[in-house]
Amino acid sequence: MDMINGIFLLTLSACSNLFAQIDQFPYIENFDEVEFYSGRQQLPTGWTFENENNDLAFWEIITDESTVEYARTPPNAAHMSYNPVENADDWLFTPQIEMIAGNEYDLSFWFKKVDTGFGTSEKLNVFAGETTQQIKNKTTPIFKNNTISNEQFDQGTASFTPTKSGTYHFGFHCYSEAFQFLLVIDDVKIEEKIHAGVRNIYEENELKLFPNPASNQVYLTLADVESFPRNPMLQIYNVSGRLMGQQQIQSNADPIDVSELPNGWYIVQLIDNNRRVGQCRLLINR
Ligand SMILES: [Ca+2]
Ligand SMILES: [Ca+2]
Repeated sequence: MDMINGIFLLTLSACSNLFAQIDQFPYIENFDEVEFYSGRQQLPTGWTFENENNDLAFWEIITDESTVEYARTPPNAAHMSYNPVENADDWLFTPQIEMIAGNEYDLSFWFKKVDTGFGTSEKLNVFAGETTQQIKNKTTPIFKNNTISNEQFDQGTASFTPTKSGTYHFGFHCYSEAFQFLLVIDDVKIEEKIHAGVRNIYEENELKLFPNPASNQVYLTLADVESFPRNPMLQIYNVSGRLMGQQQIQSNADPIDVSELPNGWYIVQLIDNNRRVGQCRLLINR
């Protein structure tokens, strides 16, 4: 087992979290842990906005005041402010979401308007796509409400099933008319429903290693590791439960180096997207 490789992979994985790619589900963003800068609150890491009409109203964070509760979960929510003379054309994008072809990704969020007493109404569409530019060119929303007049939070839901694996965003498009007031959203949640076909890969394959007993190298004999949506991680534990090494597996032909493991029994697990998808015992005997 290449321990150096294992540590390197762990480091890479920790770094990717800094860019806030969403690959754990359910994902929840309540906007409550964002930081102030220049008197305005920054969006959570990985979230972006585009002020398409380049005016003074755009998606940003709003905080409860002593007299007004904007948020569903205090103290913050995301919101669109208003322009008295120009219609909104403004996007709020989630961080990149790692999606697997055929799985269903369910988006839910809570939305309301804040009124000035003049009976305002807001317009919101939600789209899904691989890039923010691609989303902006889409014409078929997965959520559409052009008469948002509720002053208490309602839940909006949408679902998206990609036909190819990759990274995607959800994009919230506010296109309210001029001289409305505030559109607020809070508690965005993304859930992943595993497609039955993907689950079958896990159930139909049994993890086996050969040779077993082994001395220096072993190979995986899982029937079809290339069909796994993500490159699974093979982890080797000693009988005390200590992780002795790990390696990402891209192919059955990848040799797994066990030359540094002392003689004895080990538990080998195959992990894919935090799910254990196979387990077997390995005997090192030289
Ligand atoms: Ca704007
Ligand atoms: Ca909140």
